[in-house]
This record gives sequence, C-alpha cells and structure tokens, in this order.
Amino acid sequence: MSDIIQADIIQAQVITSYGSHGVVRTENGELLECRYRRQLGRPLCGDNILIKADYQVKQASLEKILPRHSCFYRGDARQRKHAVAANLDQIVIVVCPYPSPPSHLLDRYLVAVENLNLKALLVFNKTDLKATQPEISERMQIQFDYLHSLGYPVIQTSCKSPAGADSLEAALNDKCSILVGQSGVGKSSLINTIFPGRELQTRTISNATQKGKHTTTATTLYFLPESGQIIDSPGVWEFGLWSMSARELQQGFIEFEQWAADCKFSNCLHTHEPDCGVKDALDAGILPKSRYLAYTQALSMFSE
Ligand SMILES: Nc1nc2c(ncn2[C@@H]2O[C@H](COP(=O)(O)OP(=O)(O)OP(=O)(O)O)[C@@H](O)[C@H]2O)c(=O)[nH]1
Ligand SMILES: [Mg+2]
Ligand SMILES: [Zn+2]
Repeated sequence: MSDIIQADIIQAQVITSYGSHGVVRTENGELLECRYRRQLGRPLCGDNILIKADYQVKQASLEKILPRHSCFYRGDARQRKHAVAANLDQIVIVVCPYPSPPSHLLDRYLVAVENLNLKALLVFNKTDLKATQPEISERMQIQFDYLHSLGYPVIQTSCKSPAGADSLEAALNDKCSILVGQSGVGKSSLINTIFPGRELQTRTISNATQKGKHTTTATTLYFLPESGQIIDSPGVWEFGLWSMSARELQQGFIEFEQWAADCKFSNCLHTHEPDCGVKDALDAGILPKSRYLAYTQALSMFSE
C-alpha cells in the first residue's frame, strides 16, 4: 500500500473483514481496501470506522473503530465467545428441511439472541421440499408454531417461488440484519431472491454429506435497494453457545419466567428440584419436551 500522506479522516463502514485488512464503504458509496493496525483492534463486518482514504489508489488505513451498538457472537468448541458481526438489529435464523437442522439449533440461536438483546426472525426456507421431506417438515412446523406463539416472528420462504419474498423484504427494511444458519440452507439464495442481480455464489449441496458446500467464505454486508443492510455469513454446521451462567441460559428460554414464579426455590435450575413450575409446565404438555431438552442439554454442557 502506498503511503497516505495528506488525506482527510472520514467515516466508513466495514463491508467484509479479513485478518489484517478489509473492504470498507465510504459515505459516498465508494469501496476501498482498508489496512488495519493491530493496536486499534480488529474491525468486524458492520463496524463503523474512521479511516484515512487515498481515493486515487482506492486504499485506506484504519484510524479508529467507532462504538458498536450491538454485536453477534458464537461459541467455539471450548465455549469461548467469538464476535461475528457488529451493529446489527436483527438475527435472521434460516433453517430448511434439507439439510435438516441439528437438534435444538433454533433454541441455541435464540439463547444467543436473547442474551445479546437482539431481535430474532425465524425463516423456514425451502418450503418446496415439504412434500418430499414430510416428517422433518412436520417437526419443524410444530417447532415454528410454538416459537411463534412465544412472540417470535416467523416467515416461510422458497427460493423456487416468490413465496414469502415480500414478507422477508418487508422484515429487512430499515434494519441491519444478519442471515445465519447451516451451510446449504439457502442464505445466499434468499439474498439473491430479494435482491436480484446480486452475484452470490450458490452451489448444489453435496448429497453425500448433507452438509453442503461452504459457498460463502466471508461475512459480507450488502445494501438493500430500498433501505436496510443485510449481512450474509458463511454457514456453520453447528452453532455453539459460549459459556454462560444458568441464569443467563434461562433468559434465553423466554417462556420459563412465567412458570419459574411457581418454583419453590428462587435459584431453581428446573432439573432435580421439587415443586418446580417449569417441570409442571413440561408435565402438563405446555412446554414441549424438545424445548426443555434443549435447555437441560445446554445446562449440562456449561456445568461440565
Ligand atoms: N429446493 C430449494 N433449494 C434451494 C432453496 N434455496 C436455496 N436452495 C439451494 O440450496 C443450495 C444452497 O444454497 P445457498 O444459498 O448457497 O446456501 P447458503 O446457506 O448460503 O450456504 P453457505 O454459503 O454454505 O452457508 C443451492 O443449491 C440452492 O440452489 C429453496 O428454497 N428450495
Ligand atoms: Mg452462502
Ligand atoms: Zn424450577
């Protein structure tokens, strides 16, 4: 990179971020390659930053990362917290019948969303596969109905038809959203549907592994034609949580609070204790078994 000597400091937004550099967009809509400086921290996709820009060579250097109003994280195999993207309003969790979601994936995402004070939008994509994947589709539908009854917005989409595209577009307006979910569920395809002309790679899923090919390799921000921003993220096969307290985990199951008022102990874990309101709800069939299992499974992971 050439030395940037006489350049104004201007604001820009990180479009995609690699280890030591990224692509940033200035307020005039110009894309520049930006080199980072280790001592300033590592900017994330979605970050607002101050840069010194050299328009002639389309390069810039990072001066400052501006405060974030939010951040989305994931946990690694050792339950350490990793930042994914910044300044988000909404986490769009995409699942589909094939590749089918691992058990409790939606519940884990929702624990993350609730703990980070973000909003969730649940997307059931590939509805065209309902006929060929009836069993898993039925299970997913029951789960979606339950989560919808808790107040989470849900949308059903298919990239093979216009179904749901309008609702999705409306839900993304005026906000910064990130699409998350397994590889191959159709995150990039959904962006293509609502944002035609956007050249995103899509590839056929590998039938052999069901895991799909990681076609999206870097978390990337796009500007929607009307208003709003959408971040496409590379698929993960599993979404893990970071280590958290039992109380924080419970906050991720938003419906527990109403029943926990009936628990004998105020610090009830809703596992082995007598007179537990949450277990009463489970026994009464109001709390679905799979949802309760998502909770106990996460709890046992953290206490190991
Ligand atoms: N039948 C069907 N196939 C779809 C639909 N949406 C996407 N696909 C296909 O699913 C495959 C994966 O789609 P992608 O959009 O690349 O999935 P992705 O979630 O972005 O995957 P990663 O980038 O690996 O995380 C492609 O072959 C798409 O054509 C849909 O609604 N119905
Ligand atoms: Mg993709
Ligand atoms: Zn309890």
